[in-house]
Amino acid sequence: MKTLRGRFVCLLLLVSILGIGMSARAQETEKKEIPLKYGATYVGKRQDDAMKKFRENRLGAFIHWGLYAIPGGEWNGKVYNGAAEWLKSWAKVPSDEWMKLMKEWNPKQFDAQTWAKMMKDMGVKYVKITTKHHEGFCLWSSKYSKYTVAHTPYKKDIWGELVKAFNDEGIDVHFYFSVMDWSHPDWRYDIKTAEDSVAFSRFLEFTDNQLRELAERYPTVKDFWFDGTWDASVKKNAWWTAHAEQMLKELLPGVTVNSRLRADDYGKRHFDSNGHLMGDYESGYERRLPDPIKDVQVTQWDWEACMTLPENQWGYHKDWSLSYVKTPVEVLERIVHAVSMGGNMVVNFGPQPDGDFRPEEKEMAAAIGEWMRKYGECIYGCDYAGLEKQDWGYYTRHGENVYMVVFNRPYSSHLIVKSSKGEQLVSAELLDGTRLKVTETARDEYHVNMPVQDPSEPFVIRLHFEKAGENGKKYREALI
Ligand code: FHN
Repeated sequence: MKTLRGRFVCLLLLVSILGIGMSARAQETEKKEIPLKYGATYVGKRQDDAMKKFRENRLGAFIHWGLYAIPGGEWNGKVYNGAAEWLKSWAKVPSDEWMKLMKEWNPKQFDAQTWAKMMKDMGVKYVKITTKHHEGFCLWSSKYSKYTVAHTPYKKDIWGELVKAFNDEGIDVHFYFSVMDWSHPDWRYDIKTAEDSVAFSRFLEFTDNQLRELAERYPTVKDFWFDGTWDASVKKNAWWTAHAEQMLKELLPGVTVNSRLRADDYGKRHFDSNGHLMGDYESGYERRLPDPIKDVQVTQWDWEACMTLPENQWGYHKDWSLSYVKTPVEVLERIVHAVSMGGNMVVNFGPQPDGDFRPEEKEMAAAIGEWMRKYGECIYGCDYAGLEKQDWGYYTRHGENVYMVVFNRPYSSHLIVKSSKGEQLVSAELLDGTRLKVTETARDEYHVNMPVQDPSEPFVIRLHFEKAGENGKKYREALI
């Protein structure tokens, strides 16, 4: 039998062994942070007003418009089912031939106010528009390129008109910018020779000039969304991605930049080699969303997803019958899904070459808008609610208010809610204040009754929770 003293010595030994082990582990963790020159510039969510606004907006629209709208997926009589904005690549059209489309760029139906009104009615708080897509055609009259709207029969500065019209409606404008530029002789997919290196340096200087030009000419822009940055040439020039972000932030204090721009010293994209997000928000969720149960880690950073209405058409394609096209309810579900996990959702539109939107897109915008006018309370400014996902739909939260966005109706007419530990559900009501019956059915578990009159569309229930008290917790008491 050990003496008391012996036991004390053993305990001391154990504590010091554990202590040494823990501090070794702490050092190991510290060691794991690789020093990076071009990694994340800060860690954690940005909390300034501009970023808060970005986050609170939650719903945006994407607009892909360029020369590719003219052929609309068809070249020399052949219809290509791939993304219409990639037609130049599918049909292997040389740049000088492709740029002849500029002669046909005369969107007579284009009216910036009509676009802004349509987006306002849809309920979007921001619009991301392609300043320049991979083809290289610029929707603004860039002095650094001959491929711009200024050299088309239309001539006018589409960009200036759009920025003004959207801003007049209180809609933030975000600039989509493709770094990859198929029209530029100095663009390289990779840097393999000294000549590539020199050419690509010229290309980066040209890109800097264009970015500076956009920032200075349209200073109300709130965000730069980079694309076409996945190639080895950009990854081998990580310094430039960090520089471009910094340059824009110096030119436009408060501007936000997506993660897609960035690469670190080792060519890692979006998240640096230490696992920290680069740029202000993650932008890898394209036409897909994080799993609501397995991927809750996304709630730790800001992120934005984007989606097409057909399976994969961003620019105008004349034949939508070639792929599945989402219904308004499917689009709404994706919007809510994103917000329920602390993200933004951007819904894409591909205007016709005449400057009008196709009827299906107008109908979609109107349907989303109608829903947002009734239920937008569960979207704008909302975030992850921290509750266990249930099969009827998604939760969102705005401060004390928790919202259930119901997409699926159970035959039982009972919607299950599982509260967080230490919280009890005290009431459930529709947004017009109609109370719904709440029954406590097990520990931290409730049934909320479906409304007597089913709204026959995805609808919203507002929940109020309180700290669990002594009274009325029969299951809690019974089960403890
Ligand atoms: O290649 C582009 C595509 O055309 C479209 O612009 C999307 C939008 O997120 N981005 C690229 C593919 O990731």
